[in-house]
Amino acid sequence: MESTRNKLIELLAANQDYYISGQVLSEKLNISRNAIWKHMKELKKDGYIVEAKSKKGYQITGFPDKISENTIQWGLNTKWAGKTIIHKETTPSTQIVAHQAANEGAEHGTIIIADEQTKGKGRMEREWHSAKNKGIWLSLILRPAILPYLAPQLTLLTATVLADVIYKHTKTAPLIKWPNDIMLNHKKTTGILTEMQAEQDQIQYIVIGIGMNVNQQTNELPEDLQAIATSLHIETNKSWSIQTLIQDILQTFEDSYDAFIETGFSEVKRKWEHYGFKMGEYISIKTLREKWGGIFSGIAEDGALIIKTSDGKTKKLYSGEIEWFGEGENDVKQIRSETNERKQ
Ligand code: BT5
Repeated sequence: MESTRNKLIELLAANQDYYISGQVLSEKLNISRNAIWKHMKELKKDGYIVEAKSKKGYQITGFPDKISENTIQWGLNTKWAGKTIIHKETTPSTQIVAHQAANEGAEHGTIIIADEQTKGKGRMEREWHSAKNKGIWLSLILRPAILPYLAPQLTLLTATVLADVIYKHTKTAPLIKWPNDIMLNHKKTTGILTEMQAEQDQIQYIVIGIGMNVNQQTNELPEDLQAIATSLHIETNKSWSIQTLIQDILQTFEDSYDAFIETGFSEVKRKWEHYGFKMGEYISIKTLREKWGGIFSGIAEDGALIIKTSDGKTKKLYSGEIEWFGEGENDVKQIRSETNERKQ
């Protein structure tokens, strides 16, 4: 159910350049003029500048430079993504809030956003540094009707969405490092953490956590991350509107997700492979038992990485340490020439 506040914001955003009368708002929203006045007071608290003129009505002339439920909703045209927003100024982790909300029945598309996380989570209990007002710290609740083993596809989909949005706004060249890092100039700007609550053959919900470094300068990143992490600001020398980026992520995510549910994984796969870091190149892999390598030639339906080895076999990789920056040119030549021979 869309809230009255959302509808009011939609109306105000659609009529931004005009005064809109209390009468019209009250009729469209089916609430009293007094109730409208109370909503306006809430918007003012958020930092909106509300002009109110007798006979003319209301107009918003100034917009806050901070994120809140209202500012994210302002001008957002999605059908389901971000229709419910939980905003926290500070929280240990938006993932934790999301799990609670999902367990209490939060609807598909609900997002949790924070200005700051004090215990941001990476995968396998690693930490995610989430400085106040410097990035996007967001969790998205999904309730997809797909089989649990296909859930990794949603991580891959999310990565393509984030790469698309970064490229669209900054015109930098993002690459996706399997499975979940978005890189700019070989440094991580964005990470994704997918967590799932499921039974054997049914997903109850998925929480997709997105952490994107946006406006940090290098010295605002922890020292141990400065060599491996970057932000949109560091790469472009410009500040970016976190509100606009979140809105675009929600819109792009919704379009991509709906298309994925309708038509399947192939478009996600195509896009992912377009952005894939080291696609077509040699990578070496260390697992507990062995060390091996081959040409990274794509991603599979189940999210695995597909590798062609020098003995002509195709192998799938689900986990394991990849030496992304290792050597291996000789093997590449050997595999390429063998592949060509087989084609002829
Ligand atoms: C990830 O883990 O990349 C997933 C990050 C997900 C963060 C979001 S923010 C919203 C939501 N709420 C949460 O609590 N989490 C999600 P992983 O691949 O395990 O990478 C973690 C590693 O990245 C760390 O061990 C550091 O080396 C590095 N790292 C930590 N903070 C970083 C940052 N801000 N930017 C770049 N790298 C970082």
